[in-house]
Amino acid sequence: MSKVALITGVTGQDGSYLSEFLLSKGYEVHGIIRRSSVDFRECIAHLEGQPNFHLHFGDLGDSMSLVKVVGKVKPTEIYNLAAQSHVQVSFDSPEFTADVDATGVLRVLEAVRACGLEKTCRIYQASTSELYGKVEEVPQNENTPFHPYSPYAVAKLYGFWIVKEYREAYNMFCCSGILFNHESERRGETFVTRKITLAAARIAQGLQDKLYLGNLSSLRDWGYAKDYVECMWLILQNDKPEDFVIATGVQHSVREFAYYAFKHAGIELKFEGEGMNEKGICVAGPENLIGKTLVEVSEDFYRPTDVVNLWGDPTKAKAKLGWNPSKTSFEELVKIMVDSDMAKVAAEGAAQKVRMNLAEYLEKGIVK
Ligand code: G4F
Repeated sequence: MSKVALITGVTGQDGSYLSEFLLSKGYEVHGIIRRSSVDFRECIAHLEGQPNFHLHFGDLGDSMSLVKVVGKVKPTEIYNLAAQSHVQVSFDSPEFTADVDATGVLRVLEAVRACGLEKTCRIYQASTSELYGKVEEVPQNENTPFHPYSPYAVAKLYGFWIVKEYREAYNMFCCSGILFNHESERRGETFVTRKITLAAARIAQGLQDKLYLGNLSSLRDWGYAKDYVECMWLILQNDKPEDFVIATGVQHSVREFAYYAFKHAGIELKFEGEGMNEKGICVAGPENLIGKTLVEVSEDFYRPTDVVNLWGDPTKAKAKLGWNPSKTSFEELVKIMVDSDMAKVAAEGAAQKVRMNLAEYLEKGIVK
């Protein structure tokens, strides 16, 4: 039987990598995108037009749209990756976050039942290490108690439990991947890693003066998103439906991420001071930056409650799925992201120079 995957959140970092991965495995891939007047398809632009890649309009907030797409596509696997995924944003938009990240999961499960596919369609739910929140154990594994610590995490906890409930109540093959932070050159620019790599590239190229961050001591287990999508797929190929922690098993602070990112961009930072007064000062690199404060802490990026000690234990995924959590090291991940942003910023800088030159020429009457 041919494999047909349906991906919600297909335009995001994970959705785009998963699409590439499944296409390479011979799947027919269908993605759900929201109607919008702005173009947000950058991550999948290179896939559009491929014969096995199809897009459908739909929304996790609109159950009828889900029933229609699921009924039309008749997927053998669904990957529910769509979400309001920014933890800080969930404090400003808690109701929207609950609708998409909690009730949205229920809508996907119900769409599968409404279309009579509960025996043939396997469902992957994008769950999160944020469930461990105010952590009760370090490192965290599948048996660690949950303690969600943001509106986002509370909504995701509902998603996790409703998937488990449908598995037990209706015998559906649905499971959650409890993914720890996973990053890449396609990561959204407001998540801390990408914010840092873009800023490091801009500062190194003279296009930005300073980077403002929140809690520098926060600890995360950061992996490469491209490696993690393989595990999503492996979870659905398992003999029985089970939940898995996906992590590298290695932990670093935001401060360390910033240190390595700037270093790779040719700037060595020394961190001095504490809490709100901590600063990252340039001690080696381009002459014009030496002695300058390039990183400062701002209250704006602190959260009402922050999760500060995430560290995953991927033992179960290694043993049962044969997944390799050490494919891309922390240093390699930082390098991939900085290299990509250095190139992006250089291209932006060159385009800006062309625009500025043109404006100057027009002003001087050299070009008419
Ligand atoms: O990069 P972050 O915004 O990611 P966060 O909150 O860990 O959430 C991400 O990973 C989760 C998996 O564990 C996903 F479920 C979730 O959808 C998302 O993808 O923040 C990481 C840490 C936090 O402790 C934050 O307080 O970095 C700290 N931080 C310090 N300065 C900052 C900043 N975070 C952001 N976004 N921006 C800052 O300036």
